Amino acid sequence: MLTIYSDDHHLHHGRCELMDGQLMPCFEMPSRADHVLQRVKDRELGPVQAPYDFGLAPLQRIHNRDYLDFFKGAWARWTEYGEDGDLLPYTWPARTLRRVLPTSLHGQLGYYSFDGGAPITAGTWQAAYSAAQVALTAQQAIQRGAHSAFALCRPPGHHAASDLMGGYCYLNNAAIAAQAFLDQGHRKVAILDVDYHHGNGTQSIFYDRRDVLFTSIHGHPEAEFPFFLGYADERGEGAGEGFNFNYPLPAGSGWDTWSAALEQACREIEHYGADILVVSLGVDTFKDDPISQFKLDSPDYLTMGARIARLGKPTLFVMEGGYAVEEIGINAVNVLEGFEGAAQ
Ligand code: Q9C
Ligand code: ZN
Repeated sequence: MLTIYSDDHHLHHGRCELMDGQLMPCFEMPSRADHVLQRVKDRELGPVQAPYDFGLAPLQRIHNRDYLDFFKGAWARWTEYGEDGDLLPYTWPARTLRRVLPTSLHGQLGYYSFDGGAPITAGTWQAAYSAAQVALTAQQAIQRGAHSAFALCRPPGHHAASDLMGGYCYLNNAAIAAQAFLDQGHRKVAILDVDYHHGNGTQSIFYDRRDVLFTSIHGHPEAEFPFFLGYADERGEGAGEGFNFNYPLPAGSGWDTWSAALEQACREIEHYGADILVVSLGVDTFKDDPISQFKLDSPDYLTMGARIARLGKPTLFVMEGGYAVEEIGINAVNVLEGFEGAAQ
């Protein structure tokens, strides 16, 4: 399987996140992608190529222009204050407040985010821009006939909505790639989001559309980030009604519970008749993940990949979460090897 990877992800290295009342080093760190790349090489999964640059147009198909302009320019504005710490939001337009766009940098940052988990650093825009190009380059490989490809994206993307960053995410790499498939002639794209957290950004982007089916298996939002989306009764709206499927699972879920949800998601994907499958590949479902509560073990990821392969669709894997840094490469590449072993 072809892997697309850019070293630019190193440009994004947030310092701290708030966790249990303390500032902790960011779980979403550069070594994550380094470990995955190393495992791709160790296992000789296939060639590793740098991304092409498709420019801003495919990003603008998913994200609002004002959001992209803000994100691109935020760091330069922050340095005008003489600051070089991470730029982090601290006020959001929650209930009773107005959703106005203030002129202040921090006001605008609150407007364009939904949590304090997405720090902007000097290189965040470039890293996120390159990650989107990684996804688009892998998408192009499939468009040109490859049965599968792996977009080794960092930072991840599935929490990012059309004009919101959060949950370590800025640009929705999977959504950008899904839209590119549609723009290049495909009619039905299915997204299977296997990250531990609900892909609230991806769901919101496609919620009123039927050309993208969104399915997600994740920790129940009653108890887990992002808390305010990802419930089973969210089925889509308008033209998209019936094209959104959430499988929230309790803390402690292991492979038996998880794989039963995967069967249901696969049934919906088959019923939908997708031309293309995009997998939001988070491996924070792992038993030793430091911020998650599922109990998948490394061999389970081989089985996961094999089940996904049985759908028989051209499949784009897009890297999302996974914070057990030592095992992230084993687990992510296990999905890809399980897929390749079963795809024919
Ligand atoms: N610091 C992805 O897996 N958790 N994002 C906040 C307190 C946020 C996860 C916990 C988790 C975001 C792509
Ligand atoms: Zn996650």
